[in-house]
Amino acid sequence: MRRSRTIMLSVILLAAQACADHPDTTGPGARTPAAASLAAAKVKQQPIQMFDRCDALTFNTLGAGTCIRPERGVTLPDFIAEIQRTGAAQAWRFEPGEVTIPLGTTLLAVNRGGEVHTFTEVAHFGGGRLQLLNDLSGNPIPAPECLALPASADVRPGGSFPDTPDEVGTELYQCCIHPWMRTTVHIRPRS
Ligand SMILES: [Cu+2]
Repeated sequence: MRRSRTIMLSVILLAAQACADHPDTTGPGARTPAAASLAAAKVKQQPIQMFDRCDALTFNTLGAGTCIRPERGVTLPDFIAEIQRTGAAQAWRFEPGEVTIPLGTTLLAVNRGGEVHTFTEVAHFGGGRLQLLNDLSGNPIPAPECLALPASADVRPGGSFPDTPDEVGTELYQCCIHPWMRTTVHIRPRS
């Protein structure tokens, strides 16, 4: 048991390292021009907060810069254990998890955590791009949208990502790294 857990952790470390090596083009303030133009156009916004509670001391053993939260948080072993036990690490979440907006509203996902997240529209919820987190969380089949996602869609801590639904109905958004981070958006006609 102890041995298999050690092996699994090593594989996760490698997977996350590969992820950390991805070049990111977003960062704190990277979306500011978009946010500014949205504000100028007085477009209605619905914020979606992306939270995590990564513990830099332990998460950065995966690669420097994996977690940039200054406070201590959920340690890597506790994070893995919670996902194994419940299918999710509950401090890693989108808020709200469900929302209704009028058509024409821009969703603005804001990364309030210390790790990279994505806010990705999918046809069906599924796994993300780290197969080990997919398997641990019970989402073994990656959502195709996550596999096709460019690194430029990564939202770094302090960054944000806008998306404006273009029709009435229901749209699903998830994180392509932590696939249990999800928001269901109901779009109603303009009032
Ligand atoms: Cu995430």
